[in-house]
Amino acid sequence: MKRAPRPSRRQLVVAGAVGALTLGATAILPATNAMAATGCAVTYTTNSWSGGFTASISVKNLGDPINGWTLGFTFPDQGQKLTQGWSATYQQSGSAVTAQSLSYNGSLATGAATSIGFNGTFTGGNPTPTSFTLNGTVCTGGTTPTTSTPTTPPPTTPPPTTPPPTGTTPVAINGQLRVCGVNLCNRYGKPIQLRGMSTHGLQWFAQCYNDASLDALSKDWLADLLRVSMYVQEDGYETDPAGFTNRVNTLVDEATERGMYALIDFHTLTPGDPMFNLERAKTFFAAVSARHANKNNVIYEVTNEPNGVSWSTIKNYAEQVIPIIRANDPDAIVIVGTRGWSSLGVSEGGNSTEVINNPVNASNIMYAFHFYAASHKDNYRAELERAAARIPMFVTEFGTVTYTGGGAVDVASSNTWMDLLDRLKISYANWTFSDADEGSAAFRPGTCYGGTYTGTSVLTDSGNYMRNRIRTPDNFPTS
Ligand code: IDC
Repeated sequence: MKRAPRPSRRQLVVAGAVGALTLGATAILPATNAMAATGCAVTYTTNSWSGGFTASISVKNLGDPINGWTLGFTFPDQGQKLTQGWSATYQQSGSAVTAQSLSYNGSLATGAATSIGFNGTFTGGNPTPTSFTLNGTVCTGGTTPTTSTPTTPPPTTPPPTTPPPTGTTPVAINGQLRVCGVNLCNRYGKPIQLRGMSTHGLQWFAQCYNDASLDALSKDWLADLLRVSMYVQEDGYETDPAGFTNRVNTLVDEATERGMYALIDFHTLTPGDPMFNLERAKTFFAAVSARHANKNNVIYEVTNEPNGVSWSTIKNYAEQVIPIIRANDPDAIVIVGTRGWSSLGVSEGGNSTEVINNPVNASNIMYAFHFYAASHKDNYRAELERAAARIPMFVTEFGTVTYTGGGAVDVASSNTWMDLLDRLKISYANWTFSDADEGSAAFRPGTCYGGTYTGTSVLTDSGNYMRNRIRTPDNFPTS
């Protein structure tokens, strides 16, 4: 059997010394405007495979404390294209790249370092740049400036640290999430997995989403995530845009009050071409992203299950909707559905290569994968695992039953799926937190007309299975 080529590793440490402050320079400057000492060291490590690479960059400030920075470098060959970055805002023009700090990592004390990175494609050659600048200073630094005798003691400000959590809910612990590499990372920069439930269509099951049911989801199920599934067709959003926008907003607020993440699902399904709903999507996402811009727990899913449509069309759609969200809520994660009902193309005879080779041109995004355990088995699992090594994946919807939403729980396949998602730290939302009369629903029919949602007596087999999986401790890393 032919083995996959091993990724090659390169590491480059730019070291040396720079002194940007001379005594002569201070002599001609007004005393109130002392020139700052500058200096920096950069470590740039790549991990590459045929056609693609991941760059991990450590930026160390060797000068005076800085508040906001821009790292600049130039790719040595022309073929490199930065496709998805994290922990900074990237711009590429020709072979020149800049990475600008974000609010959380802009302050660097003397000696402090921060890590950023990106995925890129290249056509061959060496993807590694050899020279870097930080706020315009060439990073030749391995030592602090030596040319001046400081009249004040060196700064004692400790490197910026992320404060400890002030609560125990998933949002209190993890804060604003961001994509790092192929992972979903918390405010400590550590990969985490969110586990939660999806609503059913809000047009049909509004009665299932109330204080008691959402308390059960957060305190009895110990869920991290509520996916708010807003159908666009089938008596959904298109029939009452303002009304459905309000319902979504209310549910996002309810999730927020309980310290859960909220995933806003623009539930396109039929027709499968997201472009059919492009104008509606723009209107909807402009409204919800403005409303929730100041929250740190909202994730946007711009299209549920594209089908019968090419990846390039989905990508084109996403690249028109994402800027509308970013204009209001620049740091929120956006999730993009994939071809073949978010199967990475598998259900339409394709695979994830089309996405890996032609990713959405935006940072801080993830891709959706959906499965129904009784219908989708080893070949779907293999494709998800293959893709998840290259691009950030999020299972925004799955069922323990067949793809119809009905039938019995396939325990063996569900176990294999859940173990895979846990091992890869892939976040998930299960279809559905509702009492629909179908196997995928967590509650027995009629539950939502009673007042009780806790415990197991109200649950279906699927509900019982999912509650057991979701209730186990998260053990989110906090350092
Ligand atoms: C199903 C619901 C069912 C509803 C049907 C049509 O469970 O009650 O009548 O939609 O709207 C998906 C879709 C999701 C489907 C689900 C199960 O995202 O909307 O829900 N499914 O068929 N993709 C694969 C399966």
